Amino acid sequence: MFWNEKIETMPRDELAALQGERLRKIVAYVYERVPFYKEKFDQMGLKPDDIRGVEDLGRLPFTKKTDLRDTYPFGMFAVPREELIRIHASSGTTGKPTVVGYTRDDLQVWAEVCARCFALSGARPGDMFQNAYGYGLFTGGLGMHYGAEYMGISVIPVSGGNTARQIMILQDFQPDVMACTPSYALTLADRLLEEGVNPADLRVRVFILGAEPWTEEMRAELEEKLQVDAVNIYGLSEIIGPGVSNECIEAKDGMHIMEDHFLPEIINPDTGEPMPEGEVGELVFTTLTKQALPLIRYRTGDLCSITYEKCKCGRTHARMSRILGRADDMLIVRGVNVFPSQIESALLNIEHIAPHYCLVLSREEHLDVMEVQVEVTDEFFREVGDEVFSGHAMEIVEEVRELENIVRTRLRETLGLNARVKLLGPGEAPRSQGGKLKRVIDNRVLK
Ligand code: DLL
Repeated sequence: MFWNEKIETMPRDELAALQGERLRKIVAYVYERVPFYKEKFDQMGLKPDDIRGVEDLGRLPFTKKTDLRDTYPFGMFAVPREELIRIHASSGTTGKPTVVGYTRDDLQVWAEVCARCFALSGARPGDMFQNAYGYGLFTGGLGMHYGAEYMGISVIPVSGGNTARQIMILQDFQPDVMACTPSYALTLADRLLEEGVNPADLRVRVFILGAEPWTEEMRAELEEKLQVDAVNIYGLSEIIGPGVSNECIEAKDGMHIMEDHFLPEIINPDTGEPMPEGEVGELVFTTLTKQALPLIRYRTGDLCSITYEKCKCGRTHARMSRILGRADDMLIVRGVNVFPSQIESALLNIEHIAPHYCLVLSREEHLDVMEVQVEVTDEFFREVGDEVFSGHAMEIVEEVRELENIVRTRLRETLGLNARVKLLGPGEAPRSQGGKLKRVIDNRVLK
């Protein structure tokens, strides 16, 4: 089923014309309203009129996540705050989040693209939807919520976590569609089977999974265990949230990009030059219709490839491959974006903590576990002595526990995630041997 057949099956030359027209408008719009872009264009000697269509896209400057950080919180917004009706946020590269805003029209576009995702996933008006993406600053919960309502699907806004309750709702309400992160879907599948629930007794027929990387093997496992279709959905807060692209259930072969709203490019992350069709590079988007936070050539940091071949589902919109990695050092832990630099800034200025740390990631029962190992200062170590670190003197151990708690709380406040904390003695965290320092040990294996 299509949601917006005319747009979704539009011949590519017509689509390019529409994109060109929208691109010209958005370029003039940002030049007039966003000082960041006016300055950039002026520095480059670029006039909005120089951009005549999509063929001129390469002349425009890139936008990076750090540009949003440098103008935190609202400096890149193109409308006065009175015109905003929603704010969301995701992790920034340091302690402060990346803030995004929406006008009423932006929320309408978001509902439209998310409704298309439901149609792509094989959902239909009249279905019931268990939404297990987090509600809150994260875009997953509310983004999918409004898309479903717009299509005429009844939403159960259960939000993330609480597996016992998710299972109760799956059994008692019998929803047709569910959405969550792929790692959580695996946890849920195992719990259902452990509890002896027969998937055939559940009505749910499709899981819409995204917000973190996953694999074909995970799809096969989930589809078998749950006897459902599992489809991939992609998005990022800066561009809109979920709804940037979604696989069609017919082919499950790449995620159709909502190209009438988000103009994609694949570039070489080192040179910024465009990559030939089908080759892997960094995904870049220009928003064509966003009002509150229009972004020109936004570098997502996500590595993938794009194909423009027509799909067997009949849609003409380009398809992007699974996300194969990151061009930067961003990690996704339990669906939350984490930059090592955030951890660094969280650890800064904690008394008795030295600026040497290491991050160890692993998986326990399909869920990510993050351990932050950080050195104490020489002084602290001298005071409490190495005895403590071998776990003797009880009174002193108390001081170590306290310090661990402080670190844990600070990490939770900065990242929105619970981390395990392990204190190390001076010199125990890895040091650079001259080359790049590897602070992250990622033992999670995506099967
Ligand atoms: O994760 C939006 C979203 C919510 C997408 C629900 C899908 C479902 P952010 O928190 O800003 O937004 O994180 C965006 O997550 O740049 C990717 O690195 C990663 N990501 C999102 N979807 C996928 C996916 C939401 N299907 C960042 N596969 C992006 C791999 C994904 N990575």
